[in-house]
Amino acid sequence: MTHQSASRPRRRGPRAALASAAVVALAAGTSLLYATSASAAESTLGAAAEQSGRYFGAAVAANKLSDSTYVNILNREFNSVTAENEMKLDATEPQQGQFNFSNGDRIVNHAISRGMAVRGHTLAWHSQQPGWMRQMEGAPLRQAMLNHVTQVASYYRGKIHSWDVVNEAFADGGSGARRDSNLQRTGNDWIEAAFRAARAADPGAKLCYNDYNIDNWSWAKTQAAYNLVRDFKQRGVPIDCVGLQSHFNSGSPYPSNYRTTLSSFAALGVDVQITELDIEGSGSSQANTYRNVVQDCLAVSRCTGITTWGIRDCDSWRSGGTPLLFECNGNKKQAYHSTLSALNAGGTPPPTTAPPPTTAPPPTTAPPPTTAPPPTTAPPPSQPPGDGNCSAAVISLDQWSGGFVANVRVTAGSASTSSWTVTMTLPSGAAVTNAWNSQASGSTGTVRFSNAPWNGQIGAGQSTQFGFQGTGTGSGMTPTCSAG
Ligand code: G2I
Repeated sequence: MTHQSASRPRRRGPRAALASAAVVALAAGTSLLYATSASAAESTLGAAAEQSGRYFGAAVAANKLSDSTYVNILNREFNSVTAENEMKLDATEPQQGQFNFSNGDRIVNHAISRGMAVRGHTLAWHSQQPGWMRQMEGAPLRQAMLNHVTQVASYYRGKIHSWDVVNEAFADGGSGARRDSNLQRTGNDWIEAAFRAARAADPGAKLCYNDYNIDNWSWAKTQAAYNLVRDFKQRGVPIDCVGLQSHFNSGSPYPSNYRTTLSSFAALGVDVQITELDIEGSGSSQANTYRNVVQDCLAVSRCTGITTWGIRDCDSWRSGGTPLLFECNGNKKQAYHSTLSALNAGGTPPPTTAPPPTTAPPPTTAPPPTTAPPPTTAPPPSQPPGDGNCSAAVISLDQWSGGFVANVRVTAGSASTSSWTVTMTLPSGAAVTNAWNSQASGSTGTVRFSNAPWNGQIGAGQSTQFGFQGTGTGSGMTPTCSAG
């Protein structure tokens, strides 16, 4: 595996110029209202999403990493990947107790070496179980499932941005009931048991519940998933995010209340991720629906990223429905252009949909353990360890009445970093409400932002970025950086 590139942010001229203008305007005492749109014009999906601290990802199949058209698009456009099948139970534990991570590793290594985030998919699911597990029931199955969660999450510890810990646990239709499965029959608490095992195995990964047909706020299945998350948050079961798969077609169309669904989940105190987006159709109709989905996500501050389920139409599990953003020959579709322009226009979440906490919400990721077990797959270091030298600067500050979003660039000195911490003193009355690409400790006064699990390593002279949202006024913050 090669070293982790710091190229993921891919910030370029126009946006940087806008950011400078924003800082100058603020320094001059001008009130810069929420407006990040007009001159932002990133040319790739990932860079456009990054402007508002979000990722734009794709599901990737390991056997397509030798297809140059496919890989060129992946590397150019996306800054997050999900393994389409390679981390599922049948792939990673084909015989009980014998784990195979070779195809998962191909995808993870491809992503990490290019600075992309990785979504892990999936640790516990009724489908795609290996033959040995399909035969099991009861306590032995519960034990085998928990062992699987522990082994797989431990193996990938430190490399995964978010895990789909449990996938598709609710039944379709109007019952709102759990889906019957051998896992469900081990007891209703199997989901929380899986989440607790995942948290113990990889405390730095966000832990998601992922499902389809939970997009329409009025559907019973959506309400069932909502009630699960609410219950987990109330009882302290570790959960950080909800994945809305969002496979849209005529039978399961994009709902007009989608934004309500996203914001309602987010209001429970979890991130929302659109995890498997595909929209069957073509032309302007398809392009409009993609635009709507992106706009809905950008309007919800805790909708942190979008993943399409494949890259080109011919890569899709529903290829006949041409549901993706690229043609098989690699050409961009109309839906690509509407998606890109919606990402470029979005910028910061408007204050009306941002949560208005006066005290910071509980952290969505647990702090790293004090005694970390050695990673089972540590790559050989390809760069010298950090020299304790880095710098940080606020490169954009978008202020509105009552709140702001700041983006901070962290630059390594004459040697690479393996970790970093940026310390900033917030103006009186300001408070951090959420952060991305870093972990914040504290919310008022002097706040420390530590690297996320995937961006601690910065090459010599290279940089990465993180951002945060706050209430109050964010002008005049001077970050300092220390590296390990
Ligand atoms: O069904 C669409 C997605 C729904 N949400 C969960 C996702 O994990 C799921 O992904 C699909 C993959 O896109 C397919 O590629 O999951 C399917 C299995 O449930 C995947 O299909 C499988 C085929 O069933 C296998 O026969 C095949 O060997 O793909 C395998 C690898 O190509």
